[in-house]
Amino acid sequence: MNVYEGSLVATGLRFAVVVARFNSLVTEQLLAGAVDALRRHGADEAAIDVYRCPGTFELPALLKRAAASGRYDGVLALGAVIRGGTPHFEYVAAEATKGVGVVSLEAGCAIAMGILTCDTMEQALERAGVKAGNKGAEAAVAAIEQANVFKAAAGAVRPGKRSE
Ligand code: INI
Repeated sequence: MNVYEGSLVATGLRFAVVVARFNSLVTEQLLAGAVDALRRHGADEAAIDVYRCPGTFELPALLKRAAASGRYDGVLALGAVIRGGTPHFEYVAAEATKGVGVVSLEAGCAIAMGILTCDTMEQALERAGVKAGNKGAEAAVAAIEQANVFKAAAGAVRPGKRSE
């Protein structure tokens, strides 16, 4: 049996973190959590690039460009969509999650989604490092694992082609 899986070691890997400015009280905490996790898992500070876009709606388009640059092993999308009194929340959240999914399938590198969709600012802050973890950090760890399993899968030996 051959099992291919990714380690959580980020040493030698390059990352882009794409972060929305909208609800920056929350998204800056997601960014801090993501960068902290990447560094604690071994990524070099110089190997982390940060890109900012206006809102979560704009995340997928910038994510796509960062991924297509070929410079990164993993690219993270960080945003916070918080329900207001209008249906705008639904449209932004739906387009962003769909867009990140499309980019993920087309990209040649690992894509991780750290987009909060919450009813209240309080819920969002809780998920940005206050008392329910930090979804930016979780996205970073997912990106590391996925980038490493991509490498493992790329190096997989075809059946019948074993060298020993
Ligand atoms: N952008 C967010 O990142 N979060 C939100 O909660 C949000 N809401 O609810 O309006 C939001 N809107 C802005 C949107 O992402 C675009 O930047 C804007 O529509 C311009 O294209």
